[in-house]
Amino acid sequence: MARTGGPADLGGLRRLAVDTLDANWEHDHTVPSRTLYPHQWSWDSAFIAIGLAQIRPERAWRELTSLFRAQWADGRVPHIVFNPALRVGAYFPGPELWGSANAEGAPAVHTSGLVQPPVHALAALLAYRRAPGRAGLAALRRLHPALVAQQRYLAKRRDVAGDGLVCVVHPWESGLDNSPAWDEPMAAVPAEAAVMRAYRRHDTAHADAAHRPTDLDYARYLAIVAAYRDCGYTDRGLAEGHPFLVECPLFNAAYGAAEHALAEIAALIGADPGPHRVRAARITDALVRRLYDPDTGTFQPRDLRTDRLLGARTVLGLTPLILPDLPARHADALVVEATSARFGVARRMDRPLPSHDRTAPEFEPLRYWRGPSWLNIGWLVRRGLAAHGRPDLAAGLRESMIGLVADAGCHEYFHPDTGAGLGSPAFGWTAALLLDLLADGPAR
Ligand code: 9WN
Repeated sequence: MARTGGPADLGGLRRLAVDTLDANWEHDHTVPSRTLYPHQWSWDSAFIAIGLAQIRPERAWRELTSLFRAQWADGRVPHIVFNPALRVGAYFPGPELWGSANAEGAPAVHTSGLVQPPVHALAALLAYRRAPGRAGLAALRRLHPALVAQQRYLAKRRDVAGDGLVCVVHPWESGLDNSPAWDEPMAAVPAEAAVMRAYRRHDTAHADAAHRPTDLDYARYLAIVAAYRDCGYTDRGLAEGHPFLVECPLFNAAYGAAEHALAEIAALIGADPGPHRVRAARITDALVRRLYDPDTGTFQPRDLRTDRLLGARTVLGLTPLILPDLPARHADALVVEATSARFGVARRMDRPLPSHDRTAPEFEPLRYWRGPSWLNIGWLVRRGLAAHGRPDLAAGLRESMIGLVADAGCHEYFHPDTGAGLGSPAFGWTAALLLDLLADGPAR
């Protein structure tokens, strides 16, 4: 990869990350991007808090606190919290389409009704480790009940199959919106691209349309939102007719990792870690039982509408590595998958990790979650590789991620072959996770 136009030294890189986070700070939270995503996003805030803990710990706690202030009465943490100060149309779909004000148990502020991968307990724990002390401990004490309620919501309302895993009801909940993982279930959602003539997409005014989901994707996104919203976001009757219902490996790995993190948080604040440990073990067990595919040696999402594993081999399949209790046999299989021509190269993982199998016909190196490399996913996989005894691979992946930002800046995503920066050029979690990677030595 050619190193051109980027800040050459590590000090310069760190400054770039700090400047990006400062520029995206908005009174009590960080926007993922001033142009594309000007409100607060759920899992973005979690990743961002991890980076903020190093440079502005007080903001790290405010970031998480402001997000959880928008938690619904049922415990759901909404995937978008809308900033009321912004003009109508600053983001599509905006508050008027979500209609949270009419839903039971929604907070006073406008939010979406969906959730995102629950990486927040892990983020709170890691933020504390970067900035230990009394203020951090007090924040953990305040957050613990809210984090527990977030998990309870998922366990009570989203375990639709009753098997110990939780389902996502919209591709936006997976965080990997247009991943090829969802092509098959999305094809069954009735909608036509022409529907989008009635709306004005905001994203394509700020990013190349060829790097974003298509109009047909958006028409289906809106159809699924409408189905969920029109049932009052109650989660009742999901199994009977909701158009999108999938058990996602990343979402469930985050759900399990959250219980592991909560056990550690509980121990820090003098609460009982025992129940968290029991739940964590059950989730890992269910994940292996329900989503591991012995034929491919990776984890695949399960479509609850057909009760079948979905076939696309996306990067989602590697993310259960973040579970410290993933059995060695499964972790080893994921290392084989990660270092195969599909994701890695030559056993070092020092090439950008793509979001989809490089060898698949639907691999698109420029289009969003269909090929480009993203720092949050690489950061999770790197943690998993380190946790499962592969510091060599973790180091290669770390080097490649730092190289991407050194070459192109704090972009939202990157071309997995050329390293070209794509999407937003000043993206919050890229900056935050870069700081985290820089603070860890190559071996950690
Ligand atoms: C829809 C904010 C979010 C991320 C998601 C990413 C993208 C939104 C969009 O941006 O999704 O939620 O408008 O495309 O896919 O992971 O949280 O950065």
